[in-house]
Amino acid sequence: MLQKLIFAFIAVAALCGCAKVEPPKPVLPVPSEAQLKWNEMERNAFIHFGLNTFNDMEWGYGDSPASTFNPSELDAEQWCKVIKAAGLKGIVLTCKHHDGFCLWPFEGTEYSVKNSPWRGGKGDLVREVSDACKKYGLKFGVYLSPWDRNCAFYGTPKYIEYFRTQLTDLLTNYGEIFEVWFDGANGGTGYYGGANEKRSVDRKTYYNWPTTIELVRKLQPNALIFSDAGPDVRWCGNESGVGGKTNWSTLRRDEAWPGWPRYKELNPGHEDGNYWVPAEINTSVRPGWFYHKSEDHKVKDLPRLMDYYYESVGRNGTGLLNFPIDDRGLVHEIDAANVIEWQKTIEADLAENLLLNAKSVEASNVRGNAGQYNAQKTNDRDKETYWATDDGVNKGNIVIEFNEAITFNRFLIQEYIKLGQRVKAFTLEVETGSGKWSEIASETTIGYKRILRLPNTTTKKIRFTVTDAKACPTISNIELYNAPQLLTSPVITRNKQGMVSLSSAGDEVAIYYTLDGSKPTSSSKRYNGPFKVTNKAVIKALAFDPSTQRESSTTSEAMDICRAKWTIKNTKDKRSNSVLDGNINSTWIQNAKKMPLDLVIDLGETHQVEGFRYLPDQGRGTRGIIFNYKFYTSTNGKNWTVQSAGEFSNIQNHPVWQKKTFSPVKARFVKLRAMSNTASNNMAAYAEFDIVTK
Ligand code: FUL
Repeated sequence: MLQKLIFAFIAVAALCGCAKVEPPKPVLPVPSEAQLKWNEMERNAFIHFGLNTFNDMEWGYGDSPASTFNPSELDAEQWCKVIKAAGLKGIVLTCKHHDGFCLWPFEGTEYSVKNSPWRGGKGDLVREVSDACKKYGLKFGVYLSPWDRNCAFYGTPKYIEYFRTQLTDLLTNYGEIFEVWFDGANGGTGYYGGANEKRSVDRKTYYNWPTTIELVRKLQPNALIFSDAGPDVRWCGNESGVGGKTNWSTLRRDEAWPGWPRYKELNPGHEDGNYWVPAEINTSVRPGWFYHKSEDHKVKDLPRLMDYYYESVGRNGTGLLNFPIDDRGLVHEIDAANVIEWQKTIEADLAENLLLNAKSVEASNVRGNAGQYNAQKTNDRDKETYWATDDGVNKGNIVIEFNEAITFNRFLIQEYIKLGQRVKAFTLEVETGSGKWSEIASETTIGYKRILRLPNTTTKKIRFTVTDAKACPTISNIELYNAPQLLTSPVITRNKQGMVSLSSAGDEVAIYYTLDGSKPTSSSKRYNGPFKVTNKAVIKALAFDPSTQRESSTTSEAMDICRAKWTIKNTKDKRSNSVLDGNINSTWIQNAKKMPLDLVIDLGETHQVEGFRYLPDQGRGTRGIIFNYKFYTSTNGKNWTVQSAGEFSNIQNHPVWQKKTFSPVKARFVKLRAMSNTASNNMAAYAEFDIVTK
């Protein structure tokens, strides 16, 4: 009788869906509470600031005088205001970079802010930044370089004690620390207290990392430790801000250490990793980590920042975007404007979750047929609930149906990672006709969060399928968005043959242009691919989003005569084509025993020349930037007349197009003579060269 009753109870319970079905067993390893919180921060800020800022360096040798650290307007609250407005949640400050200079008055060295003129030698920047973070509700973290090119005893056991004393200072005097950052770059040449030598260390054993990690755990139990190999947070294997499309938060971390030569494995992580060590995706808002005036025009623009967002947060990573504080002690205006625009655009992209209006969200299999694991759990705004399948069912799908067709271009999905990262492969399909499906994405891992950028897709039904997983999938959240197209003003280029190309960031925008100087509109000529312009012309273009009728600002380029007939006379080096190819990112470099160095061009026919334009190398560093010049013209290539001579003032700090003009003169040949360069060596580099005709 009792048995019958129990059966009846189970049957009724199963029917009304109120039976307690056991949750899936975790797939190990799983994240700690602190790691989960860190994932949820999504984007943090890195700050590089120190002696390098005042000596135009990236890696100080350890001998720049402490007295050169002298910001005139330092304001850590300004940093926090910008960082907060950019949607970032925490700051990691380079308290000591490789040059050994301490931004706090560390007692163990004279090489610190205390011997600088800043705040009369009484300043403590770590204090100012950590206080500002508290005021603005940002978390605070510390970067302490293991390499120290100033310290006289770097390379000996005594240095390890020194390093740990610094760490103890930072972890005891400045409140709660959320992240401790150990750089993998270490060992090599340096000042080392005047020894000026190379000191190589065994990166794996020299630092005795386990003891240092214990120290951090003791002083700041909630802090996460970053290094190439964790233990808590790992590097993503590049500094360009690109997380792996396949990105496991798991790692066989015992195989790795800071400075690990197999660092490329850090990008995808290890599918069979036995520790939870999620990837941090770091990059700088400028080419350099430290501020250089010469990079003021190379700040990451909106399209690049959006790529960074989708390739970090959108790929199961936490972003760490670096701000090179400038020599005033401020986040530069351009950097601030760009990152605030970035935040606004992320908000606009993910403004309205279309899934909330779905008619139905149904799964192919629901764990124990229990309501608590059904597909609706991916759409209930509760991160603690999730869709799960039965044990042993490692595949499955969710079909989402709408009353009316929707248009979307973003697919956001999250695994319930408290039970481990499981999904190995998934697809996304849309229904194109009754019962007909078309695949629009086939990807691998998901993890904490995955966001796919897709072409605009219109449909009434969407099917998400887990095609392979380590165990039954647990999906906590799905969102769908229709992000506005990015509307950046078009870039206009013309190659040597006169072919003009127009490009803009949004995938589905239309570009319209004019050739007569008039303002383009959406009724002007539409760009369908490169076209030829052989004469002088003013090209104007704008990008237009047909679905919202929005348009970008207009770009205007005044093109001079076509360069098709030009030849560079003074070299046979094929790479010299870079000078005339219209691509500002390709450069030709000439090297000689001594200056001057000439660039001689036959224009192919005679023109009325009244000036020239020179664009120096746009890459990192300062290769062959011409400073003093002479410009000559000739009608026969033998007798030359100087038309202009002087310097390209401030070109080192501002390496943009340089234009010089003079009274018009007939010329078939032109010669740009580099008399000196900004580095005082015998190199001249040209990204582009052009003339100005009457
Ligand atoms: C690298 C360092 O060498 C760079 O200077 C910078 O600090 C970057 C974040 O890490 O390894």
